Amino acid sequence: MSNPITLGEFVIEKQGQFPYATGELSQLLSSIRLAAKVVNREINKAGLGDVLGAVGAQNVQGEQQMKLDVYADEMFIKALRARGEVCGVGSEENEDFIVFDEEIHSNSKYVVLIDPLDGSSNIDVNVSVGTIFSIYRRVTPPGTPAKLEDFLQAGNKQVAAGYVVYGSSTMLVYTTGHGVNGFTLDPSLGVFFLSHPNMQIPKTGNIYSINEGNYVHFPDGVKNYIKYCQELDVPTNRPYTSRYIGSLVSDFHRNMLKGGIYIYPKGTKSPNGKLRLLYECNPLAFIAEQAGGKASNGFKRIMDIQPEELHQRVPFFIGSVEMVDKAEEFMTKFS
Ligand code: AMP
Ligand code: P6P
Repeated sequence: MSNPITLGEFVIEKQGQFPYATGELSQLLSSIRLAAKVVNREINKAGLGDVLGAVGAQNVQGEQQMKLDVYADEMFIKALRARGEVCGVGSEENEDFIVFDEEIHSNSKYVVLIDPLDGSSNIDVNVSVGTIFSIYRRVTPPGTPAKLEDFLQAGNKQVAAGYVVYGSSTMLVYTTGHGVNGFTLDPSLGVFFLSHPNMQIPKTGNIYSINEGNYVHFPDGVKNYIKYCQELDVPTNRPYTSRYIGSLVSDFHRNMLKGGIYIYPKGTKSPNGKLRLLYECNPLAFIAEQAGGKASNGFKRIMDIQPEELHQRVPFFIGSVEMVDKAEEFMTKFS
């Protein structure tokens, strides 16, 4: 790309398409951009100093909190609190949502849901991790403290959503409902440049991503879909391959680029699946749909599910539309 524009320039350019925009959403996206750079810097030197290793605490999920989990959570919340666009944040790392009630938040109209550092189990072994975020307009009156109902909105109400993948390169990918665009960080400049304009997920693919270690706990529909993927379909000679990084953002990002399906179904160990609706499934579902893909719980569109609690888990099928359709066929047939 001869003259790539920066993420900041891109956001301002898009704001220009909304003549009545006050610039609040642009500022909010700028806060996320800044926090992503700060977190990226720490992740890239995680092997040094005393950043590695568990902090000894556990998060609301009962999972061992890694120091970088806590650090990322603090950085994103600090960046979002520092300006006046957001009145509250719901985060994987905090049991209750956090209310921003300083004077500068008295007219804030957005709330943010975030998984500050997804894939934490990979942190100490130098495997890619990610941040996932989701932005809504508040539904309670401005000037009052944010309430749970501001966060328990269906995914189809999202204003924007995105993820950061801290991988061999660091990318920020987001949508505001008008397509999906990806930006790659140039670490020597500390600037995100547009590298993947108008991302489209291939309609089909031959990659399936699922933790087959849980096979015995899977619903029959999932077991039969895996069998379908594994049986070489001679007429089309379409061998599937299994790719599972164990880091949702990385598995999803690869499937976005190459085509594929990621599945985290329910099982006896996880009766509703493992992934959280509000800050993992809904934002990635928004991105997938905006890129021509699909996301469901095996039967119903993820973004039409009415949330009932902040850390609600749902079964998750996301990726190329024809692959999700086929998986849903098996779920219905064997349900
Ligand atoms: P604002 O007044 O800045 O909060 O913007 C009002 C609405 O305009 C937002 O909720 C978006 O729907 C749209 N909008 C404003 N700025 C942008 C932007 N930078 N990119 C995409 N949509 C935007
Ligand atoms: P399992 C990481 O903890 C995560 O939330 C996702 O990033 C990842 O896809 C999944 O859980 C891995 O879970 O049970 O396969 O180890």
